[in-house]
Amino acid sequence: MTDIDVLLEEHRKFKPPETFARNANVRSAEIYERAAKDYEGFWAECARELEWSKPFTKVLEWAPPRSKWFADGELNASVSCVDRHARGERANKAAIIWEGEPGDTRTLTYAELLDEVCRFASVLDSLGVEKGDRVSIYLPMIPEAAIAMLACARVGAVHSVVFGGFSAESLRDRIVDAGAKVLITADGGFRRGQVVPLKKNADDAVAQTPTIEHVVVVRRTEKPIGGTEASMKAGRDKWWHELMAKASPTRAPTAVNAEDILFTLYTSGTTGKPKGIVHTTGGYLTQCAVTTRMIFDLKESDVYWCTADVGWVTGHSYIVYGPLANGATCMMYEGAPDWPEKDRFWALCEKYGVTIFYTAPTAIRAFMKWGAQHAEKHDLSKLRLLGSVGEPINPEAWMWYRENIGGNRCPIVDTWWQTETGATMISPLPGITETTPGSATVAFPGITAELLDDNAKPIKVGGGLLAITKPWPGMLRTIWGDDERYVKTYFSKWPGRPDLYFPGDGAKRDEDGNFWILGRVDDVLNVAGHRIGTMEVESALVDHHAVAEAAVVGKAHDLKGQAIAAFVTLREGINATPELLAELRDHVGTKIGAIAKPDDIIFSADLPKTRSGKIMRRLLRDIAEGRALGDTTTLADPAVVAALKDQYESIEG
Ligand code: 7RM
Repeated sequence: MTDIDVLLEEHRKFKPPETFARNANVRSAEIYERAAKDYEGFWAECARELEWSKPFTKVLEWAPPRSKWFADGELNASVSCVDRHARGERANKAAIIWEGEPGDTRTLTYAELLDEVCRFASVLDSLGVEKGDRVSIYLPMIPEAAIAMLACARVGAVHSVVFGGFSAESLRDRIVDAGAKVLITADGGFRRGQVVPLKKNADDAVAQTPTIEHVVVVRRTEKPIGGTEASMKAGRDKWWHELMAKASPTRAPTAVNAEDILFTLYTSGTTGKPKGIVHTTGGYLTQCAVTTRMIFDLKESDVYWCTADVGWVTGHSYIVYGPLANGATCMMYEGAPDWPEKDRFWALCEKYGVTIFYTAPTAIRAFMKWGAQHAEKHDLSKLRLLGSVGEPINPEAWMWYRENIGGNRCPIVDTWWQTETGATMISPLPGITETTPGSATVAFPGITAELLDDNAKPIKVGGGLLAITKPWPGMLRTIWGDDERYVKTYFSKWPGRPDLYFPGDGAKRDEDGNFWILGRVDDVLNVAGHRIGTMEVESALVDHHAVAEAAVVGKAHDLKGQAIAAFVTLREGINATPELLAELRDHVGTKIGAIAKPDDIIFSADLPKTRSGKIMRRLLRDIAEGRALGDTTTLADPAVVAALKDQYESIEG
């Protein structure tokens, strides 16, 4: 049983608007053929858009599952992202426009960004950081996060950003695994009007990390919680502003090999120890830069805003490296979308004239739940392109986004990729691709995605396992300190085929060749022999006007193998009633068939999500099958799942 059944049908189609298509960075579908015909040539051409101190002569060395890209070239990522703009016509162009949650603002031009990056690179020198050393970064969403990352790149150090919402223990584990020498943090950060005690967490973490020699502290909140003067440990802790004031504003970039490590970033799989995903410099930056330019149709005058946190790969690739490599103006916002009111994002879009907006389905579904009135209060007419990333986007959420945020005029790019892939792999090109709600459409030029069955046989139309069949520049090179796990996790799905990368997602492909990501294969349901992706049942539920969000899991069933349990969040102002429950079951039956009707529907105010907003179905399975809850430490709010468990048990009696 290898195929995944295809149930949900979606036929709405949207062509690129004519003027958009006429002015787009990519106007001809010929690019796909060109890249397919000479894929190394295509990527080499993309790589030459970066600035190299020593040009590469080799493009790809592929000894599955090991790849090297541009391996005899030398460069420095900070030069392509900052120096080359600061020394030319973009010197006085805004690189980063930042707003803190309390409303304070700061703009950094490319010239100012270069000054800051050089100063902090000098600071790293003074702290004894050398090429190849690891530096952990645990900061709120403030410009210093980007400055610190770029300064690490400048001196050839490996940065390891840890999301500011993680606990002291998570930070400790990541610092220990990376063997970091220096930690960069802040006294705190603002989130929903509260202060996140970063320095306090950092102190707790560093008490148990043998390798940290120095902690650099940005003064952000000046609140007594955590980051007080008194908490500064003599010899170890230093204030960012004091070091920067004395630091040299010039610091030559250290040339690194294309295959030298730019960063490691920890991703917690659904189970087990977090994996330190290793990315190198030349290939990663190449793919970040070209995907940003083509997929977001980035132009000189754009104001680009990716709402991710730099603690996630999306923040690395599409707040820092991709946009800055293109000399873009990037928005950066510190806080929550509903602070002080639920219209904060739209207020920011209006205030700064945002033209390109990139966010996650979990956020879009929250906006839907809160209602369109928050967006209606603001002038969003400057927006010209919308993006989505992180999870499958349900067709109804896609339509809501298009109508209520994009004013029915902005193309939507649904971008599929992973921490491991470094940059986008499957996505529309907004000037040429006809989009359809819920589909990430086709592989980016130079990327080869296929659907395979368990025997690596290609599936042209239907459901199967997503595979990447050729190496790509931004691919992870290994897992930090655990190379065996790299081979096992990503290149061992099809025996005897170490050339096939398995991302762990199931997908379907329609007659037009478009991909529909159905979710993690671990989550696929098997109801009476039908393999059903969670995404399709969830989308049928979200299609109902009362539903804001849904998560579907399988629970053991004597006859069917698995029965379907659905956890449903309603839109604001809608009440959970037995009639609604029956209506929702019928709605799924009508949309996709009786086989997919949920046996249980549980109404819930919230769903358990990871800190980056992905629904944790594993925990919902534990609840539905009456097991003790597994590890909940990676949840954004562990209370949600505990409450659901109580609720479920009371329903089940
Ligand atoms: C960028 C990021 C990766 C996993 C991936 C998928 C899911 C991400 C989409 C998506 C459907 C999308 N990196 N995913 N983007 N599913 N459509 N456009 O999210 O490492 O944190 O997660 O996220 O399951 O494998 S990640």
